[in-house]
Amino acid sequence: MNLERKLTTLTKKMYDKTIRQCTDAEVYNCVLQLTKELMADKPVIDGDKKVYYISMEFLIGKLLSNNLINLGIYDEMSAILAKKGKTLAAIEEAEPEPSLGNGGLGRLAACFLDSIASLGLPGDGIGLNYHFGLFKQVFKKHLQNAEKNKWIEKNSWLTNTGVEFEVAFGDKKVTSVLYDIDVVGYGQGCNKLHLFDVKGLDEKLVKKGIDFDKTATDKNLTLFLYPDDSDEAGNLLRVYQEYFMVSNAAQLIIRELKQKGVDLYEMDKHAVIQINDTHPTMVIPELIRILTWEEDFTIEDAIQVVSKTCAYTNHTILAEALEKWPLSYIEKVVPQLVPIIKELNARVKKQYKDPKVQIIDESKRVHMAHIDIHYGFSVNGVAAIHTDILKETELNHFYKLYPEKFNNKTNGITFRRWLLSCNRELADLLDATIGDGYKKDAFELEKLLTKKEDQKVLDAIDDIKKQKKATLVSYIQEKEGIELDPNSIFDIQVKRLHEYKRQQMNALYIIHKYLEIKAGKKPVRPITFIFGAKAAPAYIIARDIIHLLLVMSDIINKDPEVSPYMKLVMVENYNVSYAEKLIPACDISEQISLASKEASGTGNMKFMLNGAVTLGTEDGANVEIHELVGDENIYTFGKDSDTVIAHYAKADYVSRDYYEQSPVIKEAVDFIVSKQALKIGNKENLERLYNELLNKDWFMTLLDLEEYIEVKDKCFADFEDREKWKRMMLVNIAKAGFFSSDRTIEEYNRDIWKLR
Ligand code: 26Q
Repeated sequence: MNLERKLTTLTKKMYDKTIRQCTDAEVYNCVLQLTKELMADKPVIDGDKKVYYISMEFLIGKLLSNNLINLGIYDEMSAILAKKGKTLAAIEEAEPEPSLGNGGLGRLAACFLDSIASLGLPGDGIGLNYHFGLFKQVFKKHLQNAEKNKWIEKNSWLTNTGVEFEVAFGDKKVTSVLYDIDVVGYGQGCNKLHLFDVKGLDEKLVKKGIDFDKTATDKNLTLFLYPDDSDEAGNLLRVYQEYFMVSNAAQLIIRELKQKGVDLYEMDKHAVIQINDTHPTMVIPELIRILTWEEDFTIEDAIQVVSKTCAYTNHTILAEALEKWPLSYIEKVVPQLVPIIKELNARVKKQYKDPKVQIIDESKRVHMAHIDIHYGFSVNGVAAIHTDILKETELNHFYKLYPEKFNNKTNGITFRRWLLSCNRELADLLDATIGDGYKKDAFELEKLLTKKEDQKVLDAIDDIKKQKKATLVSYIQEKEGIELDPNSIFDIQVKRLHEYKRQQMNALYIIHKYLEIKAGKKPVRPITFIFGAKAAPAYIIARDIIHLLLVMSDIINKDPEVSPYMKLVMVENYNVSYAEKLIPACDISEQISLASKEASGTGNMKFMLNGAVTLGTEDGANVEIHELVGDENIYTFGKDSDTVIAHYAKADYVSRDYYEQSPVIKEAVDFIVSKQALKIGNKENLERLYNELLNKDWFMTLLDLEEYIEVKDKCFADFEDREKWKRMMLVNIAKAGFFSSDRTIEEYNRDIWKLR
């Protein structure tokens, strides 16, 4: 049966209507059902060895377009719907967005699943089925409020497998239920994303906003994703969640190995477990526990085989984000792991005297990363500079013990979602200009370099940017009620709100620009500053920064003297779907973290691929972008990571000195607590932020501010050399091939997984 008849049959069966008679939501449900059936017909990607990617987060975003693309039926489906007076874009609006991740780490896991399947490699994701995911962000009175985001509907991508496991905690036993989401590769078969849920979950526990009884662990385990590492409350619950995930993962993996008839002593030849940051670390002691307690392994044999199976990826060098759980937490949540962890620690102690590499420290805290490094066979960072810093500084003690374990895997993004799906227009232009080989081999994008002097191609790239900006203008008008000028420069910073990412530095630039315009110095072309960011609800200063941005937005957009020249929008509830609309419309990509702090970044790659020019520090993958595009196609500024690390080591950064030495900095910082700002904003929030910047500024905002202003102004001025700018766009697109997650996954497979 052809696709159209299948869909017609479904709308008839499900709603007793024709496609045309159905609402968009009804059509969505039918297309969802049909797509699920088509995916179920695809072969399971098979092989002798399989990777299990365990992660607390899989920020998959909406799946419809991506699945249609990977099934190769996107155009056909679009055409069928168009014939019936529908558009795929409108149908997609009916799809709820699962928010099963915080940000970079979760989105990376989702891109990786897409690439693993698209390369035809056997590999499944294992995580949790949070019913409300990450909170939904709502702005009220210039402040962020958090609400629950219910995404699971009667019809969804989830399939209840009927598989159940028992998970024993110190104080209770729970039963898990396994839901699967099919992951179809581009022109390939399917892998799976396994999401575990707790039986007996009680959604009614959630009262106001996202508040709920944190102690009712048998009923709340999979309600929410823990909102980042800065939330102080609910740590114990986080440990419950982590053990719940890894206990299920271990049971699932062992079950699959047994079904394949694998001798568990040979586990490492048939399975490899990638531990996504330290959050799934307990899978190591858990597997050792199962092998010794239930499979009669000696502890020695169990440790040996588990260590050969597990590999660890580090995503951060922020000390506060490295998990160190009090042993008492583990005693309460999973007492059965305590003797194993103690044994692992005893072995380390026996071999190495250095207290820095012990698993349990003097304050009886368990360093999760240390378990991974001693008892895993691979440790990787996520960008070249990040891995270098791990080796030379943060994990230097371990690097000296195990140099052979350390390797770099620079992050990547899936081009199916971040080009083919979100920017069809650009993909079509590329098809026509360089052929469609880049879809299978992203490095072929470099062919575009031969068109660097081709006016037609340059103009076409620029026209697509204009078109995407116009589309975004309408969307923002509708969603945020703010009118933007499509001819202005779109300068965008979207990412989680964190001091190290320095949204506050961008805010200070904006204040500076505002004051310049007030003083009569007008930019040649209007500028639109766009932000999107969620702050962890317990991260006070992050929420204060959002407050400042919302206050500034009000001040600027309502000022008739200023608003013709600049606008500021902070979009509400920034998520994957919003990113898909913002990124193709961006001129300048803000990647301004304090050097050494952003492990990689992946938004930077998405922007580059869509023809934005980076304004950034020499941090994370920006360094590699810089190397690829060359000095003339990027704007960099700021102190380098060595300088920053030296400041921390000597503790000699004094933000107040910078404030006092520079009238420009002083003027911008003072504005935060000016009469004008306080008229609209809250004294408490603004004063706290002001004091933080002056007295602490742990992430050195003022260190780079002057140079940031200078380089940013140069960047805006260069935008007026339209021909030069078009060439910069072209070079950025052409050089983005390296950042395909297909390349990243090939490297993981070549160096770590060795699947075939
Ligand atoms: C830790 C303990 C307790 C509760 C929560 C957490 C927690 C949760 C989320 C710790 C860290 C995260 C998320 C980290 C993250 O997203 N890191 C980003 O990973 C990206 C993919 O490698 C990089 O590109 C980013 O640079 C990095 O910040």
